[in-house]
Amino acid sequence: MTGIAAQKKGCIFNLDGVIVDTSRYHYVAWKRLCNQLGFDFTPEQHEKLRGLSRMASLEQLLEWGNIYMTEAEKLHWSDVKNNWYVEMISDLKPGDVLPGAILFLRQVREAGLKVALASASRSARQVLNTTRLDAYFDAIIDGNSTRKAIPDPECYLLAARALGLEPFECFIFEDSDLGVLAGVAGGFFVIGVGDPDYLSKAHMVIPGFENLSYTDLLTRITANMYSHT
Ligand code: GL1
Repeated sequence: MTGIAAQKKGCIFNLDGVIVDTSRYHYVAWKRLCNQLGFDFTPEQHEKLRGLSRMASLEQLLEWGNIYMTEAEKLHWSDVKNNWYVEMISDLKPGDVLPGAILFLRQVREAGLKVALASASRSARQVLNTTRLDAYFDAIIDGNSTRKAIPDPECYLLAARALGLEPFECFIFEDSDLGVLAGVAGGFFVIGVGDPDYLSKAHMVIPGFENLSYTDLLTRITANMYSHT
């Protein structure tokens, strides 16, 4: 084993839109809230909310909608959105796991890497539970265990620490540009998952895990490194 394969001992995965197709439920719930408050919410705006905590998301939406709310009103409306979201994910199935994700999780574990989840969502454990993914994770850092939102790297640093690893020993898989920035700032090797146009600061970008083996990934990373020398 040489180079990057020998150095990396852990993988940290974001959840919504990376492992499970839950991002669309957040979108539907936020859109319903915006509409109820009298303004619209587009998929392009949702791209900018990816990875933000519930309260940070609401505050950004209120700014876009030009609406002032007291702290009590913000708590009320963020609860309303959350109730809609929780209702939608109550019957998630293993089939809601994104294509290739389970196989990839298995492969990194078989390769001897430790695996953590880092998500701003406070419902992350419920999602892992319902989709029966819990068993793949050695550590779970969710919105209940963090204080600082991305682009602060706190959630990833906590995840690496929970695995007993240093940032340079871990890959991060992340679908939001702020999450990518946070990972890079924390000293991790960050793999963007999704559209390269939104993830330009990642060390590399993959469209998803479908048809991607861990060995393929290492080969692509090595090829990428040499193409930049
Ligand atoms: C929060 C936000 C969501 C999303 C997730 C992170 O989830 O509300 O829109 O940004 O964080 O993926 P939750 O409300 O479940 O804590």
